[in-house]
Amino acid sequence: MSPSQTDNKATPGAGPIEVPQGLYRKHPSEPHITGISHYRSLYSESIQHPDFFWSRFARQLLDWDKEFRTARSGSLANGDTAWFLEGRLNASYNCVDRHAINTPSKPAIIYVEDADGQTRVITYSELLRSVCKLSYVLRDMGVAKGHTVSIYMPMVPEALIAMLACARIGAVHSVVFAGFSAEALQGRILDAGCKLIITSDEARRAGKPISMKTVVDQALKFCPGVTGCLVFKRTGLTPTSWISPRDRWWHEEVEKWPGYMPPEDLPAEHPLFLLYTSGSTGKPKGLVHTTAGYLLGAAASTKYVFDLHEQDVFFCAGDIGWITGHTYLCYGPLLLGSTTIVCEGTPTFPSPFRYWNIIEKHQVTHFYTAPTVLRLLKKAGSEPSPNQVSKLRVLGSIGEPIAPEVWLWYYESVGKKEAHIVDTYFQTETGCHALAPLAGVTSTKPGCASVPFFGVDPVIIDPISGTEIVSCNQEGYLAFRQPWPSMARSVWGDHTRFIKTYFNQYKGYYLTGDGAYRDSEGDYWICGRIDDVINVSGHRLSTAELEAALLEHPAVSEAAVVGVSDEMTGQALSCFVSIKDGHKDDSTLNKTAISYIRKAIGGFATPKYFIVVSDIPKTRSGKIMRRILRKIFEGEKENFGDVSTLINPASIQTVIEEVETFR
Ligand code: 6R9
Repeated sequence: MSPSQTDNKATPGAGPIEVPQGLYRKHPSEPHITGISHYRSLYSESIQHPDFFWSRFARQLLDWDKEFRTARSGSLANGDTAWFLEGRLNASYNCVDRHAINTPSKPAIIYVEDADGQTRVITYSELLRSVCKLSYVLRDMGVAKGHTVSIYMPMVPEALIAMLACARIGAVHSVVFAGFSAEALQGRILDAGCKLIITSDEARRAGKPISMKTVVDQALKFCPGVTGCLVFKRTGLTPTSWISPRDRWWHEEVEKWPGYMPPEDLPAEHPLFLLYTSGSTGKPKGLVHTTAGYLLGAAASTKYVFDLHEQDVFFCAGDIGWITGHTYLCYGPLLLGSTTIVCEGTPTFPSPFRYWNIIEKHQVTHFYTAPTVLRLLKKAGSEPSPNQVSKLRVLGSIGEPIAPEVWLWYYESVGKKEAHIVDTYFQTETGCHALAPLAGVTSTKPGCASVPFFGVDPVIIDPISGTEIVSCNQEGYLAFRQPWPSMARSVWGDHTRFIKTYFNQYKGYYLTGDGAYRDSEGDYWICGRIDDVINVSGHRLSTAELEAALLEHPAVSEAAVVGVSDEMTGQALSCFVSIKDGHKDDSTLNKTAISYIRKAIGGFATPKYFIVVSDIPKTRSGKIMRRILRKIFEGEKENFGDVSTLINPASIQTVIEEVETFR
């Protein structure tokens, strides 16, 4: 069953690295996919007979209240695909009840507190009880099927319980990353039309309490539609501001209700959640994911990409506020009835060995994190001992490109060449993995996203001609030419934007927004965004949103933000601003202008460089030439490509001089 043993000497560019033999030695049985030919036959079936393929998977992986008859309707060209019509099911039943019936005392969630305080284990039967009690509370607070609920929570099990309780009663959750500012939270609450918000008094991060409820209070000042605020007491350290009857304590409310509530049976296409993400225009978009298709993608990819088995312990270090946290911290592992770790706090407090200690203590088999975390730990010289990672079979990477030297460090120093590295590529929009190696099956190459997942039919589009590039090693735009069940169905409240953003540019394709190429062995390599999205430590940020925040500053007349490469964060934000006549570039401008970004988006979007320039290169139609600014920042002095459309060509020279003075 296992591929032949090879010398796992990993050298960049030395060709594929086979599945490490240690994975098979540690395996509880054998991988779900028994070899590359098994993958190939399943994959080709998923492309040639997608309806048949996904119907079979849907019956195997999900429990239905009512069978579906139609596998799929609609098309990519019209951006209106829907799956498993007529079918009815419930997400929380699939994640909780069916395991609470079969394995009630099995740990569903292991919670590791910030700074490695307490550990709390929640079994499947306890999870069911908590989800049901909270479902009653939500109903009691006026939430009904189809209502939207905002969840602004730290990394605590209650965040997952809140998501599952929404799903149980058919409410649509919209989790907002706890690092977002009050203004950003408010925008998302208003756009989603939320009725209720679930939050906590405070969060804990690196030993310090961080206020959450005060941020929510500020956000709710202009959200008249929100009639309830449920507050989980995380620390109880600081007196919490209270507005009655809007605010209620979680612990007081759940006390009032019984431990079981039957789940709502919901149509397959009922919206399960919204998740806001940045695109190339200013306003974040709430991608809509629906119940059956999303759950199927989550279950199938967790099972086959990670080769997750029921007795495995999955540690996804990503935040619940991102799609990675939704799919691979909450839904995927719970759908499969395994154990998921909820880890609060930071990777380096109380020590940079924290993650390895957690992996050892809880016998983690799968670890999933972003390259930015790996760079941090590598720099800190943090390596586990072989004993600590003796159960680890799979090491996942997500969110941004992983440099070969970081990949090799992950493989050799963390995995001890006994765990399979899976560099997974996906997006909020795809719901689950789109390109990825398969644990225990495919050979891997450092920095390569490998092969398409089931049902994903990738193409590389020539940006000029709009035709498919068939030759290898030629970069173009990554697109998919076939729908798959877990793809987002719409942008909340703006279906036209959904169609325009993803389906109109090249008819019949879903456009990812990333550049990529296919190598001579058919493996895919991601080259980075082709639009105005910047990826800082795995956070997707829109240049338009950042620039709009800077332009709010009374002294700023023009602003351009570009992503420049950075050793630690992958990309860093570099702001170029020109100032209005009558205003001065004094020593405070930098700080105050950046505070506008922190206020509009959040601290995680803080720029690294802030350069005042006299003029910003623009086209005649007023478009900022970010490409030129990026090149100047990288030290380029002459080769700027086509500059014929610039309205102010002399600005290039002045910016070069101003950047030199800045350095
Ligand atoms: C899951 C997630 C999506 C964007 C995506 C791409 C980048 C994600 C990657 C990767 C290179 C990988 N990205 N995985 N780039 N290699 N393995 O991050 O979702 O927040 O929507 O971001 O992240 O640019 O388009 P999301």
